Order: sequence, then structure tokens, then C-alpha cells
Amino acid sequence: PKPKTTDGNGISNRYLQRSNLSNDAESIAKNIIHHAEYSPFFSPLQFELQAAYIATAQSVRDTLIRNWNETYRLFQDKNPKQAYYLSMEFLQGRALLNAVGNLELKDAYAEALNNLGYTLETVIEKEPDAALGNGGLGRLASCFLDSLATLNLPAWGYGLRYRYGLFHQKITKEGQEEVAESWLESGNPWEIPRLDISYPIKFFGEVVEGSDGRKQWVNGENIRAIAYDLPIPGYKTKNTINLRLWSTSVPAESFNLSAFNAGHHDEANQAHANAAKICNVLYPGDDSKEGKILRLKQQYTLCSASLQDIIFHFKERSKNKVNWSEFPNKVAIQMNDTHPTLSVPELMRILVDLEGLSWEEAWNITQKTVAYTNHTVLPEALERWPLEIMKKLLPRHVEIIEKIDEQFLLSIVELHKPTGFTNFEDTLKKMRILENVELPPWVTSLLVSSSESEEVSSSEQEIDEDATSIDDSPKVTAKVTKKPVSTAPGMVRMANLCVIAGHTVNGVAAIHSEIVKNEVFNDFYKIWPNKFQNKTNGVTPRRWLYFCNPELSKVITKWLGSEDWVLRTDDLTKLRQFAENDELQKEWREAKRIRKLKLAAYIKEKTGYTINPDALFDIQVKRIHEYKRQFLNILGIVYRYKKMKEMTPEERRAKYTPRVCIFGGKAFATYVQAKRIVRLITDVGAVINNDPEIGDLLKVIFVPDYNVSVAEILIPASELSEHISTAGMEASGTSNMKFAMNGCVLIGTLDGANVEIRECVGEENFFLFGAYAHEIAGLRQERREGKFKPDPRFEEAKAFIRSGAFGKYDYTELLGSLEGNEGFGRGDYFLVGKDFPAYIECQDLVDKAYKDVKAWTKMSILNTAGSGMFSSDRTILQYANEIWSISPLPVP
Ligand code: B1N
Repeated sequence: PKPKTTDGNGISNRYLQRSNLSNDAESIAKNIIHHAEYSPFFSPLQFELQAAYIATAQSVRDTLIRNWNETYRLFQDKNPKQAYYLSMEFLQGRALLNAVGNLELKDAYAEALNNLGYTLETVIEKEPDAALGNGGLGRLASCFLDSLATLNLPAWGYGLRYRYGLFHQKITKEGQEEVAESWLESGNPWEIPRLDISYPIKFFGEVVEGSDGRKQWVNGENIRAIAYDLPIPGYKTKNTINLRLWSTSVPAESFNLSAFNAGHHDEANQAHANAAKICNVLYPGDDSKEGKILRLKQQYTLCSASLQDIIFHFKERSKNKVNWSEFPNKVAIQMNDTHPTLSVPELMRILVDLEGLSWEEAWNITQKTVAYTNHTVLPEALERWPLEIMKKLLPRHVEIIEKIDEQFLLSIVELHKPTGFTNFEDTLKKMRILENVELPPWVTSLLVSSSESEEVSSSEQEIDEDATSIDDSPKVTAKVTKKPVSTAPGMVRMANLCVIAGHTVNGVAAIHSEIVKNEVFNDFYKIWPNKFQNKTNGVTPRRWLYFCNPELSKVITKWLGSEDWVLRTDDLTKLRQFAENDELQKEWREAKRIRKLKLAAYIKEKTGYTINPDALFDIQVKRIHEYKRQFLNILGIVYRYKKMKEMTPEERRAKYTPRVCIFGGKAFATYVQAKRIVRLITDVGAVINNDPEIGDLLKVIFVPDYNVSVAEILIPASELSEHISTAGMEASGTSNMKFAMNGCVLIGTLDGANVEIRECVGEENFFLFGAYAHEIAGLRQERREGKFKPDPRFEEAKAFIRSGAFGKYDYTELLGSLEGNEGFGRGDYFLVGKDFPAYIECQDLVDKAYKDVKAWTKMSILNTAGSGMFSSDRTILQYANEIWSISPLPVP
């Protein structure tokens, strides 16, 4: 395919210059009205709020498109090395405030809209979140795009354009209910459909050998991926990069007109329906075989379309002098977790089968091009796909993966020749890409001949030499023992493929990267120590402080004397010298209070509960997961409530600080235990919030449908935030960084980025509790041996729930997960019982600390002051320099 460029190259400069856009409020107002009239989304001549939002967005988009085109043209001309960030998720949130903020047009747009009878704030509220992600991994990708554009780096993002995103969460009396997210229903003014940029994608079919000896993948199901571009503006720069999202369809000719006319309507539509469903939702259920096929189709669509596009640009920029060995000098591909792993066999397929390179050349290029970021150490989250399913769907890719696997075995065998192969089999089996697949005979023979003590059974058989597909594998002539074929199905371990193919593997926080090296991928680390890096996550200070918390930002700017901190967050440390200054402290509290009032109003609107704005706002927002331990939080609240009920009103007031405990987050639709935790939180809230004895001393709120926009309301208003995962299980966390930036004090375990945050903000400004990562395995072992003695306070909290104090719902199954040693339930795998006493004692310290207003404000200021290193600008500079080797290319 030869898609045309859409950068305006074909348009005469004379006319391009005439379309210059003016930035004064009057011209902007005219432009908004122009769009309302001439690019309507709705009924004609309307300018109610919805139409005003769309027209405003279209007007901002004009500037974005101009900047996008200039950036694109510069990249095309200068042909720098470019990074491509492939991700299944991008959690962009809303675009309007971010765009006018980055373009420094916020005041002009506010004035223009005032002249048209609206406020910018109300118009902003009309935009639905682009919810193309589920959590931290997706939001990280979006923060990275903001930083890439801001730092003028040549880079693009690639993802999928899901019609319904993940899901919209409703909170009812029964807990969480999922409904389809309708973010595209009223149109998306930010996206630019590139109907001329589309690529063919194939599934199923077979592999044949062409007359030239090259493998050809033929027949099967054929669809097309169509490009939709979202312009990503940088802050205070013209550079505007691209997030290219793929949508799936089939050409009109695939519509079976004769079947349709014969009344077979569904059959006629089948090809289109099959293609369209690929982009319906993010993470469709994958328990069924159909579900697995759909997920693999999604992953392959992302990888294949993006690679075809990357290669198209490489060729176009090479100007007919394509030199494939230059490819890694022009292209860096980052795989955001294992979801884009198929990029590896797809790049190999294109280079070998379509471009005619040798296997060795292609492998060399691929390895130098791709890099892998690991985001989790949870074994169940490390992707494995059934070999059989993959073979049917992607027959050629499986051949390629098998060959990569065998080449890998060969290289490991070579490496170990000097030391011999005793006890080597298990290591090999653990490291290779294929699981539950017999080792090639030439490997088995090596292993047998090296271990003299091993008995050769009677089931000896001759190995067929031709059975080895690998060209340069040792010829096997010896008689070897054929092990019984395992009954477990063959699997492809995506992470192992990523580690083997990638030139770099990185974790996302210091402690996580150590676990990646020393535990999860230790066998690989031992042979390739230089492959492994750390890139501690970061968040964009534009969206997560400057735009979402304008009051606090103003105070910071005033005390630092300039706004430079928005780009140089290390400057925030200069706040330290004023941390005890009464005037700053007063301004700081006033700024925070404005945001607390806004949150209180939001909570009233969404849940009906009235909260006291002077109470301590204690927030835990993140996906609901047992390892994140929302359960520990709510059990602590249950215990607190019980103790309060046992006291006189005077005792209560003396001991406790008024608190509003706020939760938010989605549980995966099929994750039953997580959904029970949501139910428990809402049940507990329903009782406590209506208990007149308790009043404003304690409130428990579950904010429905947590997303980027909700986070922008919650985080600026927070005073205490909870990051209380079982140590070693949270790879990094990124909301912890946002909270700290907004002057929120953290309570947490020594896990993920908490470790580095605590170092940066100072130990005395962080409420630390709980077991350490290195103790966890031992604690679980103790538990298995029946040695764990639960604290009576923990037993009391659980018994209170069991007593029915929070309604009729049967919590046996949920509470059961905390019991037993490993048999019944899960033997408290996440060590809630172990950390419970330390947690509630730490919370008592928080109560005391909050009563000292001055000391608390100081802690708050020092959190912001120490948060500078958690800007994604810092993270992205490290990726640019240490993984991608790309350099800034600013648009003049
Ligand atoms: O990635 C974030 C980290 O800050 C979080 O600690 C980490 O939990 C998160 C499979 C994931 N890791 N793995 C996922 C998401 C979807 C899926 O299907 C895994 N998300 C994370 C950014 O580094």
C-alpha cells in the first residue's frame, strides 16, 4: 500500500500562509462560530453547550493541525531517529484544557467563550474522557506522549481506537455494575480520520513456499486497519506529535450483496462484523477460546498496522535508497508490556518474507530496534497464549517464534559448553519461549550425554535428522531417551520472547527493576546483565499539577518567583526553605481548601453524601485488586468505627480526627473477589454515613466511575493518600507521584515508587508501615506452616462484619480469603492480617499529626517540594538517552 502523506505538501504555500490563525480572543470567537456554522456535528444553527464544546474543540484543533503538519514535515525532512511507543492502552482523559493550556491560549479561549455567553469551565465539562485504558499502564503512556512533545522529541504513539473503551462503572446497592462506555457517541472532534492511510491485516490462512523460496502467508481472513490521528501538543512549543489509533474494517467489496438481497442479512454482514468487533472493547473477556482469539487479533492488529506504517515512513524518508541496516538507526520501538510482543515476529516476517533479507540480518535488525518495558511481576499477569490457537490464527508467526526459540536454545547451549550441562534442563525449560513443548532432539541428546548417571530407558528411539527445522543446529545421530509427552497444552510465553528479542528490558521503579533482575528474569539477567535497566515512572506536571490545581500552582509560582518549575520540576525543592513560613502556610491551606470544597460539591452531586470540608481527606483510588489491599483499608475503617461506637462522644473527639475516607476504582468484570470488596466498601459506607452518633467524625465514600477527569478533582483535594500494596507486588504506582506533587502526604508500604518518593520527600513526611518485600516469602512460608498468630484487633474487625453490622450480604467468601494456611480460600496470600496491626497504629499517628495544623502543612509543602524527580519529563529523557538514542528536534 502506498498511502499518501496528508501533511499539506501538496497545498501551495501561498494559500497555506493565508490560513494563518490569530490568537486574540476576537478572532478565536469568530473561528468558534465559523465551526459551529460550517462544521456542525448536530442540527443546524445550534449553539447550546454541547455545540459550543464541539465548535471550541474544532477551533483548537485548527491550531493543533497546523502545528502537527509543521512537526510532521520537519520529521520527514530531517529524518531523525524516531521512537514509536506501542501500547494497548492510552488513558488520555479530556483534551480541551490540556490543549489550550499547552498552547498558552487558555485566557484567550476563556475570553472568547465569555463573549459568546459561556465559561471555559462549563464547556470543558462537556467533554467525555477518552477512556482507552484501564489503569496506570495506560495513563503512563499518555503522560509519556505529553513529555515527548514537550521535549521536542521525534516520537509517535500507536494504539487501538476502541469504540466502548473498558466500561463505565455504576455503583448500586449491589456494588459495581458495568455498562458500555459511550465516549464516541457524540462524535470526537479531536481525532483526524486518515481514510487514505490503511493497511491490510491477515488472520488464519496457510503458509506456502513461493517460487523464490520465500514463505508466503496466503488465504485466510483479510481486514484493513484505518488510521485515526490524535494530535498531542507539547507545552510551550510548536512541536505536536501524533497518537495514531487503528480502527478495523473491511472494504465495501467484502459486503455480500447477493446474500443480503437473498435475505441472508447477517451472513452478508459477517466480514464487516468480524472486523469491527476487534475494536469494540479493551480487554474483552478471554476465558473462552473465542475471547482468546479476539485478544490476539487485537494485539496483532496493533503490531502489524503500526509496523507497516513505521516501515512506510522509513522507506519514504529513505527517498528510494532503502538500506535496511539503517533501520535501527532510524527506528526505536518500545513495547509497553507484553501486549505488543507480536511486533517481534511481525517485523521478522516483513523483513524475511516480504523484503527478502536473510534470517540473520533480520534478527540483527529486530533486536536492535525493539525494547521491552515490564510493568508487573504478578505471575498471572505475565501473558501466555495457547500454541494451538496462535498456530491457527498466525501460522507464519508461530513458525518464526519456533525458530527464535530454537536459536535461543542454541545460543544458551553454546554459552554453557565450557561449564557443562548438568542440571541444565530445568533452566532451559524455564527460559525458552515455548512452554510444555518438547525440547528439540539435538538439545535432549546433549543433556543425556552430559549426565552419565541418567538411565537410558527401553523406549529409546532413533531421532529423525530432518525433524530439526533449524539450519545450523548440531546434527543428531546419537540415540536419545524420548521423555513422555506432557499432557499440558503448549504455550507461548510472551515475556520471554520480549526479553530474548529486546535490546533493553526495563522495570518501572527502582525496587521493581531489582525484582525483575533478581527474581522474575534472573536466568536472563545472569547471561545478559547489560540488557536490564530501571526507568522510574513519572507523571506530567502539566496535567497533574499546573492545570488541575491552579490555586496551588499560583502559590508555588509566587514563592518560587517564576513558572519555570512547570518544565523544571527540580526547582520545586526551593519551596523547602519556606516550609515553615506562616504566610506560605496560610496561602497553601487556602489553596487546598478551595479544591476540598470542589470535591465536596462533586461528592454531593455524585453520591448524595454531605462531607465536612475541614475533615481529613483520605483517598485510595486505583484499580480494585487484592494486592492493592483496598480490603486492608476498609477493615481498618471497620475497626475504627467499632472502637468509636464503644467510646463516649468526648473520648471519640479526643482520640480521632474527623475523616472522609474516599475510594474509587474499577474491578475487572470477571474478578469476583474484587467486586466483593467494592460491595463491602459501599455497605460499610451506607451504615457509617447514616450513623448520627458518628456524624462528621467518619464518612466512607465510593466515587463511581473513577477515571482521569475524576482523578483531576480528587488529587488536588487530597491530604492523605493510601498506597498500601503487599510489598513487592506494586511495580511502581503513578498516582502516588501525583498525590505527592499536590501536597498530599502518603501512607504506604515500602513498595514500588513509594520507596523513592519517601527518599525524596523525607522519611518524616511519609507514613510508613508494613512488612518489607524481602520478608514476604518467609512470612508466607510461616503461614503455610501454621505459625501465624493473628492480632485480636484483626479478628475483631472481621467478626464485626460477620455479625451482619453492615447488612445482609454474605461476606463468607471474601473474609474466607483471609483464613487458612493455603488450603481454604487463599490463606491470606496478600498478608492483610500480618500488616493490619501496623496499619491501624500508623493511622492513629496520622490522626495525631493532622491535629497539629502547622506541622501537617509543613509535611504537605515538603511533599510537593520533593516530588520534582517524578516528572515524566525526567523519565522520558532517560528513555530517550539510555534506550532509544533520540534527540530533540524543535519546530522553529
Ligand atoms: O503499570 C503501571 C504501574 O505504575 C503499576 O504499578 C502497574 O500495576 C501497572 C495486564 C497490566 N502493570 N501491569 C498492568 C494492565 C493490563 C493488563 O491486561 C497488566 N498494569 C500495570 C505503570 O508502570
